Amino acid sequence: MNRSIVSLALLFAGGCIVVEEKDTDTDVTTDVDGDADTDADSDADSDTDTDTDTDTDTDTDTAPPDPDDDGDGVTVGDGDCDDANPDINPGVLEICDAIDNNCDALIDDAAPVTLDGTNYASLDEAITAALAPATGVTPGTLEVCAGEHTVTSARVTSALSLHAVTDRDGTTLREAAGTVLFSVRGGGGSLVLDGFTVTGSVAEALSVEDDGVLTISNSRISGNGTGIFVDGLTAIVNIDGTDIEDNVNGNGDGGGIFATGQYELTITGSNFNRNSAESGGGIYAEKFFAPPSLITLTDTHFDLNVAEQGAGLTLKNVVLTADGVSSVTGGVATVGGGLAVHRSQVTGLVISGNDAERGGGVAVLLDGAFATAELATTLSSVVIDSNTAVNGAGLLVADDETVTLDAASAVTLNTASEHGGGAFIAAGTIPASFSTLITGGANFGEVGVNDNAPEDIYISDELFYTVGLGEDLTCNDSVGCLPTEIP
Ligand SMILES: [Ca+2]
Ligand SMILES: [Ca+2]
Ligand SMILES: [Ca+2]
Ligand SMILES: [Ca+2]
Repeated sequence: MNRSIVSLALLFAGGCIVVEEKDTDTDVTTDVDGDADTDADSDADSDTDTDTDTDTDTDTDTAPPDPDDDGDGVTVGDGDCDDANPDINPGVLEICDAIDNNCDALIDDAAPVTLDGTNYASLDEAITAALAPATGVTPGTLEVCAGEHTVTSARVTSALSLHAVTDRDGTTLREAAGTVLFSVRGGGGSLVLDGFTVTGSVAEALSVEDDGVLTISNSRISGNGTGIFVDGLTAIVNIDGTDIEDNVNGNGDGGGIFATGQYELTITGSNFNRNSAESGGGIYAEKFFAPPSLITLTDTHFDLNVAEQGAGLTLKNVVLTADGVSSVTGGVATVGGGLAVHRSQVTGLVISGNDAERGGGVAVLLDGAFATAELATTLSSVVIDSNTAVNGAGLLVADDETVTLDAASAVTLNTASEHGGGAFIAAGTIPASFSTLITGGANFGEVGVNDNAPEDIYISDELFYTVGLGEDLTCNDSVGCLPTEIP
């Protein structure tokens, strides 16, 4: 019964005023609180913990829920902004990691770089610490905060690893005087760069010498004289997910990369764009004497590079192996709009849409300094397509050189404004045998059809030919040249 009705009933029955009293007994039906227990307090205690307060935490206070789930000694109420991570609370050091460690709502504001849990006031100080660790200490990776960081040219003689905690768009490395940022030396020097923009060097931004090892990923090397300089004695350079672009090397060789000596360049998922140089706008790679040096390309693309010779790449005694997808496009050169190849082997590259005065796609040449190199120039599984030139739109063969184009290679849809849509053989005289110049049965399109304009192969105004897939061109002094079926 409603208590007011009870009171009214008592007032009516007794004929006098009766003061209502709250029911303070312990029965479940008439106590004053609204909970289901038998006590008289107002603690609903409907939770599952062992205490009697109303919240669901394990402490005994009656404040709102205030857990310390991560056990770092700081409750949410006391300011733990991440109660699932014991490394985050108001009592810890703010370090470079793109996280607010100390719960002050500011991220990475304490220092520009962190190494092994210690903050450093500058990247130079952290690099010095990493390159000269205490005895028995192996330094970890320098975690570099977002922002622009000035580096004073560093000689890397041991292992050094830098990681940008955000990404290359937010983290720039620049040398104080515009010289080389990192010079990786042999005898144990190795450098890892992950996630940076490296810019502003007058000459090379990075150099690798002797048996030094350079590993670059997720970065951009732009706006330098040369991106990477390699003077190797078994040097190793690994590049992944990196754009090497807008490096301008005036009258020098190698805009993106200059490489000499013995080295292996392994380049994956990367781009060389708009670099320029005298020779080798994207890459200039040479190796004196045997054995050749090595370049491996996977899903790597050269576009819009510029040079006098070899806008995309210039190769001298180098074996370049690509995946059939990697490409050289949009290059502009005087000779070799895509590639300038001197005694080198190229496999699995698409060379398309480049332009030059001579050799729009590929120029096969001989720099006399490499005449003793053991390699003969070979192009295998190479597509030379839709390039343009005044002479030799697809291919220029000069300097009395020879080239083997294998049957898996194709030379099609190239256009010369004067001669040699497919290939221009700058022999000057009737060759004793065409096979001394160009062999291997490459696909020049349909038999009997000029699949390049104005003709597939040009030697002189008296010697120009239509050839097709499965044909070679055989010449001798008595009968001249004839397309012949490859046996
Ligand atoms: Ca906590
Ligand atoms: Ca915490
Ligand atoms: Ca903070
Ligand atoms: Ca932080």
